[in-house]
Amino acid sequence: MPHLARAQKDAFWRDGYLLVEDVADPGLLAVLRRDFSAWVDESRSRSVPWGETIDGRPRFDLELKDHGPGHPALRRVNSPTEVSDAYRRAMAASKMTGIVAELIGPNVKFHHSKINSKLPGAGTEVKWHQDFAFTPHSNDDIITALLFIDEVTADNGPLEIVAGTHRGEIHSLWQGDAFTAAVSEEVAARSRRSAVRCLGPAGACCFMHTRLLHGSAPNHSDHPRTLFIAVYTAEDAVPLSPNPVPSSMEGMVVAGERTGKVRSIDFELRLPQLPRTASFFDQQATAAAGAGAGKDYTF
Ligand SMILES: O=C(O)CCC(=O)C(=O)O
Repeated sequence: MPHLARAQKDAFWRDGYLLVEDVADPGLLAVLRRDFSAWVDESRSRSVPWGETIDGRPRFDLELKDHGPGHPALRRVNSPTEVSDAYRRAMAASKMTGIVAELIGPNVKFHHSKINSKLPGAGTEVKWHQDFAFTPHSNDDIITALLFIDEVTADNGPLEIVAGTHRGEIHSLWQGDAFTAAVSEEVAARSRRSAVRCLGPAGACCFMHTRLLHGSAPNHSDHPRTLFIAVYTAEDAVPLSPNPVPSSMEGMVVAGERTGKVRSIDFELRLPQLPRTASFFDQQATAAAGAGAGKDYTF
């Protein structure tokens, strides 16, 4: 039984995003929330990012300037699917997985996942960018699925997108010789003028094309904004740079089958730098302050 109507699929390819409600049912949402609250509680006793993912960088990242035991500012959990059955299930075997397969399937692979959190009082923001420039592949049948663990409102730092931009230019994340992990201020200003906010109840999910321009402002409310973000690719899309959020599950076929084929499209971009610290938030902040927070690599 398909989850999407023809009109919803057409809207996704026309606009570059699709918002669907009731993607996570109340039972799944409850366990996703339970695991996230436990990590927030643990963060109260931490003063620096902690834990370890498979490349040795921290799993749990803090917005240090706003963080303290009484006002936790946990802003990122890297690869939660490796440490939580609930997040693994949401990624690999849920309605979210099924919808992604209807959009870019039949054969779909997992690439990486994370939780982006904006707790009340934390100033975390996401500067404008397109995901494809961080995770280039041989083709762009790639979806970033952003599952709302909390209700997303106009005030708690919603995802903002510019509809249709997935069909346009790939904007550089380099400004001159600096990797800023964000598009130029000119493109960002233009994006802000035509942005649409993705709002909805807990359990909704925004399915976003990898080339769609997006960003998000800080949370100005008293309510948390927690997103579980899972990135999926067509099985014949082969990565052209290392995974910025490495996962032991990268490449897992979550729908259809493995064909071993490669499909390519024509495009050009400058390869990204990998973050040195727990997440790209430092790359965006440090670049704004005029220094580099990433590292070049060679295959
Ligand atoms: O957390 C957000 O608001 C934005 C997430 C994002 O930019 C991404 O997943 O690429």
